[in-house]
Amino acid sequence: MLKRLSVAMVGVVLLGSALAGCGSKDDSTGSGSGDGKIVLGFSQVGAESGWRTANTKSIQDSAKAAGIELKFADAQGKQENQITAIRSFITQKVDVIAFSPVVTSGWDAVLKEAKDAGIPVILTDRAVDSQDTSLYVTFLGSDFIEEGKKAGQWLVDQYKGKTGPVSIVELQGTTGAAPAIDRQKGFADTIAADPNLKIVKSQTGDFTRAQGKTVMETFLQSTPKIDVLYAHNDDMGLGAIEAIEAAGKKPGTDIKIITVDAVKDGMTALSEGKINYIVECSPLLGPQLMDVVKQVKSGGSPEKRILTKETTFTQEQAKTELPNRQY
Ligand code: GZL
Repeated sequence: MLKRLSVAMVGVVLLGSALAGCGSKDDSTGSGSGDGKIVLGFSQVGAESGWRTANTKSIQDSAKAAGIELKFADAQGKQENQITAIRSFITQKVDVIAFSPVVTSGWDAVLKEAKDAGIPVILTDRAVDSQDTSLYVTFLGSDFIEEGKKAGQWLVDQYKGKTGPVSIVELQGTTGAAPAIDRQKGFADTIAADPNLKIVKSQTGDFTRAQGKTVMETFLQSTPKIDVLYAHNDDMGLGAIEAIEAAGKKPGTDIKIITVDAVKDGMTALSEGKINYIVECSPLLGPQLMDVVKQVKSGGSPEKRILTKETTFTQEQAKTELPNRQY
């Protein structure tokens, strides 16, 4: 009897330690690094604008502060480089993958590979058009349609009660990118309230200062009357200002300018009266991203969409806000 009891007890102890062994792995520690750290693979669009530089810094600084090992890949604006980077993260068995998709389409295959490998994917900054939303855990970033609406509403308010045609030229962001698609839509839908407001020219400046200047030069040469410029980011607006001044016109006076982002250089131009209105788009996604990474790694399920808080700035507001800008 005593012998049977002791065998049974040994069995219970062995079973218990086996179960404990299964459940004892601390889920908050990554498998990828081996030293217990969560390993995050991040594929960044590139370094096309002041916003992107600030976004990269926010992600790198936040990973360090959170004790998360960051594998960072700069795609130099090319989707194929992002797909290659994501595949590399899968091969390295990182714990979580995050990326800012340079364009909305063409991601389903590589996202399925990540899903099949059991690696959760977080979208930051820009969205994808995948119908299968199980391919990513959440989207963390701005509402670009809302940003376009804010820009359009400011213009509608400026011209309320006035008569006569208002010619608008538009510098669009990178072709196929979510912020370019949605900022264009939000703006166009909103200015439709005033039939005098007409977009007479619209072309991509690829979110860069250089392209913004070049395209604005062609607008100035080919458009008899330009009253307003709507640029999808500060950098293209700042490039356009160079072209407007070279053409002997006063930016912010002869041509009203609305931009999006609110990076320091944009806010400086706004405070100097060269830009008339800026819609903020915050690049400081790093802290929220690391929180989501930890939540996902410990088995949590974040909201499917996490919006960033952002505001707008007039010339007066820029003067007081400028000293506070981190980027
Ligand atoms: C917006 C971001 C855009 C910025 C640009 O979230 O994707 O890309 O508005 C940046 O400045 O290049």
